[in-house]
Amino acid sequence: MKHWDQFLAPYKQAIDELKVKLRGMRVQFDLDSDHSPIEFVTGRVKPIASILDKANQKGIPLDKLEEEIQDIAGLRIMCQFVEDIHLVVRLLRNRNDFEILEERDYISHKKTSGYRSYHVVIQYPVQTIHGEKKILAEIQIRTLAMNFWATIEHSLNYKYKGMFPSDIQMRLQRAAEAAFRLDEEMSLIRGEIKEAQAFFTRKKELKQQEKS
Ligand code: 0O2
Ligand code: 0O2
Repeated sequence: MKHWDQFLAPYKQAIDELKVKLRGMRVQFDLDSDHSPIEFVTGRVKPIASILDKANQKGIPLDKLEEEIQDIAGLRIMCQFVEDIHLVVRLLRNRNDFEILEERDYISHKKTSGYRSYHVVIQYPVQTIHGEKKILAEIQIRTLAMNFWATIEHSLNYKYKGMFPSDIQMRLQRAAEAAFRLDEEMSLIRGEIKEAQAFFTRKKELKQQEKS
C-alpha cells in the first residue's frame, strides 16, 4: 500500500497543480472578456483497481504503468460550445509548463460507442524532494452535452461491463447523435447566448458595486 501511495503521489500533486492552473484560465477569461470558453474543470487520480483493470486488459506489465497508462492523472475541461474546445486546445498548445505528446480528436472522429471528446496527452514536470519527475496526464476537453452523454454511458458501462444489450447500445448511439445535434444548434445561436450572458454578468457586477 505504501508502494502505491508513493507511486501515486506525483500524480496527485500534478492533478492539484493542474486544476489550479486550468481553473486560473477561467478566472482570467472572466476578468478579460464577456465569455469564458471554460465552464468548469475536474480532475482525478485513477483508482488503483481501475489502473490494474486497464493494465490487465491491455497486457501492460506492472513495471510499465508509468509509460503505458496515459490517464493515471486525468483532467476534464468542460466548455459551453464546440468552438470553445478548439480555443482551449490552442491555449494548451501555447503553454510552456507542460509538453503535449499526443492529441486525439474524437469529435471529428467519434468512437463507435458514440463517444465524443478531444483528448490531449501531456508530459507534466512535477517538482519533488528528489528532483523533477515527469509524468503523463490526459486532459479531456468536451462540451456539457458530450459530458452528459459520457457520464451516463460510463455509469451504464459499470452495470453491463461493456457488454450492452443491442437495444441499449442503439439508444446510446442515438442519444450521442442527439447530444451532437444539440451542440450544433447551440453553436448556431452562440452569438445570442454570449450576448445575454455578457448582459447578465455586467448587471451582476453593477449590483455588487452598488452594495459595496
Ligand atoms: P465519480 O467517478 O464521479 O464517482 P475540488 O477540486 O474540491 O473542486 P474534487 O473533489 O477534487 O473537487 O473533484 P473534481 O476535480 O471536481 O472532480 C473529480 C471528478 O472527476 C470525479 O468525481 C469524476 O466524476 C471525474 N472524472 C472521472 N474520470 C475522469 C477522468 O478520466 N478524467 C477526469 N478529468 N475526470 C474524471 P469522483 O467523485 O471522484 O468520481
Ligand atoms: P475512466 O477513468 O473510468 O474514465 P482505452 O482506455 O483503451 O479506451 P486509450 O487509447 O487508452 O483507450 O485512451 P482513450 O480512448 O483516448 O481515452 C480513454 C478515456 O476516454 C476513458 O478512460 C474514458 O474516460 C474516455 N472514453 C473513451 N471512450 C469512451 C466511451 O466510449 N465512453 C465513455 N463514457 N468514455 C470514454 P477509462 O480508462 O475508461 O477510465
